[in-house]
Amino acid sequence: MLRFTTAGESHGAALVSILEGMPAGVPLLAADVNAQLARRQAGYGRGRRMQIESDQVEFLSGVRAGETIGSPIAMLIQNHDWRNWQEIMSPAPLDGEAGHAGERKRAVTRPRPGHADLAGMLKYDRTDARDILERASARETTARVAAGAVCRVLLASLDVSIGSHVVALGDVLARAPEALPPDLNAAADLSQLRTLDSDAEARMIALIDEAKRSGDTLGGICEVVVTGLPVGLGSHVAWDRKLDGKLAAALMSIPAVKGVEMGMGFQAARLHGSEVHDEIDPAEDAVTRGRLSRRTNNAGGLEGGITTGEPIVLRVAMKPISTLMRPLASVEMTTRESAASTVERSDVTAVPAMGVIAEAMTAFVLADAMLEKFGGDSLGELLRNRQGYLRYLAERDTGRGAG
Ligand code: EPS
Repeated sequence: MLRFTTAGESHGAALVSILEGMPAGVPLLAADVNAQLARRQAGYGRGRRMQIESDQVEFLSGVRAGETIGSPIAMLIQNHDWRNWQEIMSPAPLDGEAGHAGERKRAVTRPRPGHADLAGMLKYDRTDARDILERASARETTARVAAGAVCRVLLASLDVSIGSHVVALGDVLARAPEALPPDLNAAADLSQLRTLDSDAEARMIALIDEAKRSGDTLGGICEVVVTGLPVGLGSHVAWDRKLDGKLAAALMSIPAVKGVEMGMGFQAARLHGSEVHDEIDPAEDAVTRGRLSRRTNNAGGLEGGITTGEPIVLRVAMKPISTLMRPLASVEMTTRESAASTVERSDVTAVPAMGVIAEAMTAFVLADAMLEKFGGDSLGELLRNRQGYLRYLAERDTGRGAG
């Protein structure tokens, strides 16, 4: 139903995001996208690049007079750093004597363990890992957040909201409150580390400062929570229609993400069924859940690849950033001699930003699932179709046993 693709290198002229399949009539402003881009740029532990950029979107197509028109939405985000990299990143052939290409500036020939550098050089037959790292850079996620921001606007008109918070940074665990705040992002965005535990935040900051001093990096875990979804998105009937599988694939595609959990996740494997499964009660007022409720939500809002109507709860684990200021052992590829890996400007950690990116990827998958279930070429049609389904949920099984 919905597709998006991105283009752009970290130090190229710009990033591009094309989202296709949005219905017409969705109110959309550049400010909706810019607000999400700004959230992605924040977070304690980022490097100097984020001071250079102030990401702003320009709609090239698909939006007119503040509304989507159903055509592909092309979005452009300029790289301010481009002015410092124009020569290095220029698409023009290198000057040099006939038959001899000139020397490349800022070539990367000592691949960083953990980055795409080495596997990419070998796979794409490149002598300069810059041809790989420019695209493998997490700068690309700017374009994902832009596409996700549009999806969020659609979801908001369907009463769905998506938030996230950081639950671990390195070995510092945040204690989540009993009940999450109703506006999760409003609360999490107040914290430099997007965490709801201010004691843990102070320890996280100290850990990041220490890692920075020693030239090291850190990873962590974010939790994404989605509320307002009706029961019945996704399907059990085929492996590639299961919504949990689609969400996991989308989240695993985020740079440096190494694990995804849903609901109780890996912990469920160590417990008994009686401790894991969410018992069912009647609940007349819970229409979007089929007038039923669950005593717990260990499933994280998904059973059989279908939404249950409970909040979706996902946890996403990010490894430490692979560019270390105290470089790890590598090989100089031109001579095959051992050498310290290349040092490029980077972040000590980007876990708070990863949460924002995870929200964007989740928004895309869920907007697609909504369009699959309810269809519609305009927002009005989509809302009418959804209304019909909600009416069915409200009315089904009523009057049973009365006659
Ligand atoms: C990033 C931009 C990059 C890095 C970081 C994320 O900018 P630069 O390479 O100019 O410093 O700060 O990228 C990486 C961590 C990486 O491994 O490439 C961004 O916009 O998020």
